Amino acid sequence: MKLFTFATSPYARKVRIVLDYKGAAYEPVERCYSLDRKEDLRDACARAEVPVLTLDDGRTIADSTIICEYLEQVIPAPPVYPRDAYERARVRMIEDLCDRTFDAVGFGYFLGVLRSEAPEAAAIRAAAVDECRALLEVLERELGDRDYFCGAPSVADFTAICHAPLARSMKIDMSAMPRLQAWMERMRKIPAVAADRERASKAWAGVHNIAAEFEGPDGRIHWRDSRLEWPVRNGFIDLVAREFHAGKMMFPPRAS
Ligand SMILES: N[C@@H](CCC(=O)N[C@@H](CS)C(=O)NCC(=O)O)C(=O)O
Repeated sequence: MKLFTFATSPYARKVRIVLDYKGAAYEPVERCYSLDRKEDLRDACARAEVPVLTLDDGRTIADSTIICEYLEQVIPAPPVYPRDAYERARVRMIEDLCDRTFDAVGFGYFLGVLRSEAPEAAAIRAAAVDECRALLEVLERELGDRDYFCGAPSVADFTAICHAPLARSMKIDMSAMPRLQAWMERMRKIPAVAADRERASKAWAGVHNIAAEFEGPDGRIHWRDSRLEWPVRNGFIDLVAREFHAGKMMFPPRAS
């Protein structure tokens, strides 16, 4: 198998953790279409987003959630979903919350860093910090007194661990969230998570200019669904409109 991946993408990281956790053999291929414009990724996935899994016979599967479900069926042990139907649904709900909202909050925050000259820059960063804190509180509650969100490590934990450390970049005080802090420490002891953390830290250490991580060769940033909803919902529609009119937005193609 081959995995189109990108070291700082939470979606690609989730899938790599699951592959490593299951001990699967695969070849990682680093890609980010908006930055490198390499056509092999677009050939494998119309949306040109990572992750994409290419099977040995050439068939492809896109979207981190869909890939994880596929992997669970073809490599059942160790499992990454609980057996209980409700707990399985909880995994999907926690995964969805992270993929949709946590991701959008992080995107909004880094937009505020990147567009630091914009009049809304400080306000968009503050809105992101505020919502990130609220999301961490939701995770603290979801965790309850369990070691992992649904008992044993699952896709819920592997997704959340790619987002929760955002709290540190935002300098959020987590002292009122002891369960989540202990969970983070516990997660980091899982070899597949430790390996991911090392790859992601190395990649972020190499980012000296946030624009280089966000903007493609023509200065455009990749936008989609919840990343667009979040700034509009928070009243930053003018900033979004300026990005649009300046031709700085890039979207997945139609019919994808
Ligand atoms: N729903 C997709 C989202 C994947 C996604 O948005 N990936 C981003 C990286 S975080 C991407 O490849 N963006 C295209 C680009 O930046 O060129 C999934 O769960 O895999």
